[in-house]
Amino acid sequence: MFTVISTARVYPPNEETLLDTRTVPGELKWAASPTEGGWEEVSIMDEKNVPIRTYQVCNVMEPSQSNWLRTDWIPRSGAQRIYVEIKFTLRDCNSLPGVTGTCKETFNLYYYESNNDREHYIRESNFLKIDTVAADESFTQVDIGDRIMKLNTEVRDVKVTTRKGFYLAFQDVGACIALVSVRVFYKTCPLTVRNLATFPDTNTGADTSSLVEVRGSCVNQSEEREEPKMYCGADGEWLVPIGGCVCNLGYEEKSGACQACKVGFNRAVSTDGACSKCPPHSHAEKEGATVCDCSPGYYRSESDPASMPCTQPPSAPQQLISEVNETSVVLEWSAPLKLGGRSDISYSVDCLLGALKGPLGAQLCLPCSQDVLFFPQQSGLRATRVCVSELQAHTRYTFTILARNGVSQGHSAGAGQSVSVTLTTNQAAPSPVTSIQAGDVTRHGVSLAWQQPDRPNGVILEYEVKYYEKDQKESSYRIMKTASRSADITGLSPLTVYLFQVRARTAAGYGEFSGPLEFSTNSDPLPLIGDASNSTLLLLSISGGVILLLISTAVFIISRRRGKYSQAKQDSDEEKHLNPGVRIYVDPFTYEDPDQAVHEFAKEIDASYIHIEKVIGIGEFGEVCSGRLRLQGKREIYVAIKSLKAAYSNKQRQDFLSEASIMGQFDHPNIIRLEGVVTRCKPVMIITEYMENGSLDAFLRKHDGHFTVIQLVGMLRGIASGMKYLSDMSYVHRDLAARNILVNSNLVCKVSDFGLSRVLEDDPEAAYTTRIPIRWTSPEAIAYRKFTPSSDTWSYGVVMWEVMSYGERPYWDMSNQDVIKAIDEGYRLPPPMDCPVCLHQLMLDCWQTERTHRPSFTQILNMLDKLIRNPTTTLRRTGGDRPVPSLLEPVVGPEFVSVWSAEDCLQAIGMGMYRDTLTTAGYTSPDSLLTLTHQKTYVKNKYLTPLQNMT
Ligand code: ACK
Repeated sequence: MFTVISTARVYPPNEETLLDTRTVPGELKWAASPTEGGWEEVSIMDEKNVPIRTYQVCNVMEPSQSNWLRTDWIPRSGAQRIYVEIKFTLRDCNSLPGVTGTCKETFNLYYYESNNDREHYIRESNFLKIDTVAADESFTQVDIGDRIMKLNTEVRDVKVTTRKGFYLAFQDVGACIALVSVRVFYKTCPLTVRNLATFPDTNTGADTSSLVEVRGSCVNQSEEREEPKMYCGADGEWLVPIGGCVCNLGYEEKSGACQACKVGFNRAVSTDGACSKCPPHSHAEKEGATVCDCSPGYYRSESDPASMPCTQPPSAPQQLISEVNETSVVLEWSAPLKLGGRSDISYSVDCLLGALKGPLGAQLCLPCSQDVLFFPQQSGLRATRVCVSELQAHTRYTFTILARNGVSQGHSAGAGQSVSVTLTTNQAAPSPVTSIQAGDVTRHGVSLAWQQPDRPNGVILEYEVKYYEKDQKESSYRIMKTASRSADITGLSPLTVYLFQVRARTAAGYGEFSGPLEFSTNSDPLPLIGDASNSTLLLLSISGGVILLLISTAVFIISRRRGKYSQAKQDSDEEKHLNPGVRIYVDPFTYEDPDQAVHEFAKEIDASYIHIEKVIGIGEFGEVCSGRLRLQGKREIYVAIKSLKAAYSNKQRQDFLSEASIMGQFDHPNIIRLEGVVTRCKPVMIITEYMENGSLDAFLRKHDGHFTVIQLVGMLRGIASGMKYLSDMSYVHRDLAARNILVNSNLVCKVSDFGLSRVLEDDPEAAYTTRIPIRWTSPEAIAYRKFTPSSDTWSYGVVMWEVMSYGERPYWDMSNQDVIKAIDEGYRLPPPMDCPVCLHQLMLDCWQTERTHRPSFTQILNMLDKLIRNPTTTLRRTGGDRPVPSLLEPVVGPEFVSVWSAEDCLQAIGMGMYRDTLTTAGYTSPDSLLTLTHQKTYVKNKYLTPLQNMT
């Protein structure tokens, strides 16, 4: 009997055993051939005393042995290649005496594939040989009886793919062998998990080089990232893993499996990674959380990553301030105190008409009109500023600024995130009239119609139609006022191109003029010579010294007021249309807030649009500079810039800006035009049109004797026209003097300096202070501050004198007190050198002690127009010594009488009332009248003319 050492063995995991003789209980009872004398089954005990079956044969003494031993049928169980491990002992022939030639040391191994177990005996011819097996070098020593035997282990493999099972057979050819054990197995790649995919137990392929491709399946709580695959090699090893799986959200990989995240942790992204702790202000109360829920009062927006802390809506914006500018308002605020832990804050503006009433009062308000504009936008504002425009004038609005962030949606309590302001917009002038249409056009007229402005900003009181000949530009224009939205314009010249503009007026003042509408009147078959509606207008040019004589329609505004001077014949019927209503000047000091007045009448200009070039003088409040202004969308223009000195009191600022508030109300070619103001940054500035020739007094002194009388009268006419406009608006200038008249490059004179009126009113003692321009001021204004259009007329007379004397100082070197005294005694300034008598007469009329006897500016303007129309007769004779300038030629000479009767002259100069007295005294011709004035003037106090001698 054998005793086997170390036969106990553990199968490798990648081997599936089909047969192991050592584990078969009882006898094997394999088929043998021959059944006797060949292979014999022998039971022996292994080292653990467990009986095992062996087969032995030892016919070494007999030749030609062929002893077959066949196993039972072995189902292959899906194996494609089987391995046969044979443990055997083989006697060394040398150790056996007398066996030479017959003793063998090998045996043969066969197999036969079969679908079933039907073979009762061995059909040797069915078997295919696997190999001849010899004893190996490596062996284990086996103690058999008293001898040590060597235990060989040989493994052979063979492909078995054709039937369901197979038999193995051992052929002994004359050896002395003991088959200690036979184990048949096949190899598998054992179940494994790789990259979170499970790969099942897989039989290896049929060939030794074959690779079996296997698809893995994702482990629990995981999903495929890329199809998991591996190859099962022939030796039962897994090769080349491809793809794999990832744990589901809420799970993390641990030891090749997916484990749920612990409480307080989550895993929210499906990339690799472990569970992470819940971010601030969130929690996970169960295992396997994919997301941590926000704590009460905290939120997450849809786009917030789960790793981000939960956040809150912002608190209300702070410090909302509003700045109203007419019908616009600028709202500015500060960011909320609490941003809620986010940076995506934005603001929206709610606009309601009216005021909030109580905490829930918002419902009582109406939403604002769709026309209201928000710049840059109404909602989604990133900056803390918005400009709201196109509001209704003089209307109460409530603006609410709402702060929002990514978590405001649905969580915002509304009031908690908002701040409101209620304000009232200013009065604002109507928006421009846009749609003017011309109807019937005739030789002398046209009918116009237009629509109400888009934004009337109040009740429209009237419309003003301004029209002028295109060639003449705006230097002379006519105005017609009407309460309706149409006008029949008459008195136009035939075949002439006119421009028409319309503007509307409300209680807040005039809106802007519409763009000009241009068209031509029809032709006139017979131009009438000497037609009363035509007159001669001289356009003057200093540079060329050329007088352009143009026939044009008289374009001056004439009042229908009657008085001493109003008896002059009115020019035409057309005047009946003119000036039916008047705009009244508004004193800016009647405003509670002087800044409001400035912004009502003056446009705020962005300082960056102004380019200062040089200092041109010093004004009462600071420097005066010249420069350029380029407003958006407009061409660059030259401007004068008056600035307020750096250290100023509030009162000085108000006084300074009051000039702009006054100037801004005027729109006339002989009134200095205000471009705007700069009040929002320093220095505070007033921007006006630039007048190239500066102030009139200095200009005349510089060009002493250079102008024709008609040029000088042209200047005076301009000043009178501006003054008429001011008096029509009930504005009293109080400081009319040549120094306050500015002259542009076309010799157009414009009234400026609107700063004095207030100063005088404020100071009851001012009448006798040095600030009063005594020489230019009427006696009643000096005596008891009676400033009226008539006191301006007095000043105008002095300006006439200044002009005609080329900037001479009125009353020369006399003291103010002497001037007051002389005037009081009835003395007046004499005619300057070369001054036409009619002009001096007009001056004397302006200096009537009784103010109601002084001519109005309408009358003065009328007078000057007549003088200009008939210069050869009216302006020829002078009160001084110089001859009439030759440019007025052709001089009519003695024909004076034939064209200009003594009566006409008296009428023209407003002395018609003296006609009878003078005629009786023998003064029947203009020449004699001139003699009269000369004869009757004499000088008192060296210079002055006593006025009473004129009567
Ligand atoms: O006589 P001027 O050159 O004309 O000097 C004074 C100075 O500024 C102080 O008032 C001049 N000035 C004032 N306004 C204007 C203006 N709009 N255009 C040109 N010069 C001006 C004035």
